[in-house]
Amino acid sequence: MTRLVNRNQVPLALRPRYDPSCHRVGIVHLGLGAFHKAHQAALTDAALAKNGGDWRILGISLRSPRAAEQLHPQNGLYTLIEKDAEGTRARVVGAIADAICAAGDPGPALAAMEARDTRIVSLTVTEKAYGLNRETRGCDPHHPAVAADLVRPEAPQGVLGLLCAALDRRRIAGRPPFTVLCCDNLPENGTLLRGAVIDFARRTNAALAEWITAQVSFPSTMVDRITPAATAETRETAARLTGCEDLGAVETESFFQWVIEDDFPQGRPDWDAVGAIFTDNVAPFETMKLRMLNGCHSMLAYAGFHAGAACVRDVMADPALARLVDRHLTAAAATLPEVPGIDLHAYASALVRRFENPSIAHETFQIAMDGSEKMPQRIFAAVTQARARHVDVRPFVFATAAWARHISGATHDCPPYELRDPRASSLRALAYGRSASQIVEALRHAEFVPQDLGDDSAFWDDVIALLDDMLHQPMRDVIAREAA
Ligand code: CS2
Repeated sequence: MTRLVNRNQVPLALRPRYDPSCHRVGIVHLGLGAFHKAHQAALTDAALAKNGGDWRILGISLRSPRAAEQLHPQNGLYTLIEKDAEGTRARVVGAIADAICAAGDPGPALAAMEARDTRIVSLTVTEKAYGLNRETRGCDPHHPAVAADLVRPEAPQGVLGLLCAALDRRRIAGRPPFTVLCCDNLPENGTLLRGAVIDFARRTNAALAEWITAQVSFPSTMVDRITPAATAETRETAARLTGCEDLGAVETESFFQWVIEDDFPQGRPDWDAVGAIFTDNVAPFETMKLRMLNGCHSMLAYAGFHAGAACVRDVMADPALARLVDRHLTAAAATLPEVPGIDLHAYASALVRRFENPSIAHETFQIAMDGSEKMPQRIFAAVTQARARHVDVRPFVFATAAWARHISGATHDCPPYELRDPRASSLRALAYGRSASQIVEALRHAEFVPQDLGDDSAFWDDVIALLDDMLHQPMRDVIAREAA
């Protein structure tokens, strides 16, 4: 089978409905993973087909060369497969012009960000890659990439270092800055990233910090599309539908949502013409999605993984776990302020249907990754609001205990597994082989737990009792009791 290199190789109905080569690159994207390909690149592709513009994307991966090895030989083309109960659809996306890897040599990435045509630098690098300090809302100088880049800002490897070095080149060249578009699951992601970038710049280059403060916009966004890691089956489906070998194929659900603050001084693609929602305040949408979709995801990933549910759809097929999902969604919704134009009951029902999607194999183990980076905005922030509104915090106690059980490494009822978290070694040290109360005493004062929650003894006492059960009894029994 021939490799996908040209859109004319695939059936007419699956080709991009525009000639990609007629559009120049206007966006540099950092973090070229499946989510970017299924979400921002797919919408940019649709916007190019509809209203054109010089908005193709240069994709940059920061660590692994794999994405570039997949897409560069294919001229950036890849198959986007959408799956839901109604069936499977595919199309070839032409929005990505090329893909490179910045690991080891930031030169090409910096040159691309400095280029006159580049007007947006977008990011999906995952929560842990930024090196943000959420307390100070600046950068975390102890984060490995930030620490290295502060010493050698001229040869950056991390996100903040790359953004600052590229912005400085533009400043010196007298070019307008690019807009920085954070598309990771963080609360007020644009504002948080802005604070971290300016703080990083202040530590290395005061003039740059001033210029960024005055000139660079960092719109916040809420991004949503459930996208499992691509597998051999994804590539087989792509081959069947396109007739080509495609190493960059991705699969996703048909649903997507993108809410964006409209603050793009250098322009942007016509994303609103293809379903993105522009607003001047993303925060309520973002909090809703983080607490309901992502918070519930984290809860069901820890509980489900240890109860033998490999995928989210398996969790939903288990009546006890499905009841805990409903309970979590109801409690999370009750912690939220009003979200303009959204009926939270309908949103929760739609989430349940999305989680049930029988054709998406979204692994609980994948979602369980990086808990120490995810729990604060997904679960811990909800507790503070729940207390203020007299909402029952039990669902959040349960989610926290299930996560603590995950970091404990207990295998009395499941095979050994790897703890994948940027803080894995310190989490293992505080939890491995310890009792429920020892684990909880160490956890509640960790730097990623907000102080008011750390001080909430009633919350942690309940976590201890539940965790003690989870460490000594089969997870399935604990879940059955909890859901009764
Ligand atoms: C998931 C998200 O892996 C995770 O932590 O909760 O990737 C989730 O699937 C997306 O945010 C959906 O938009």
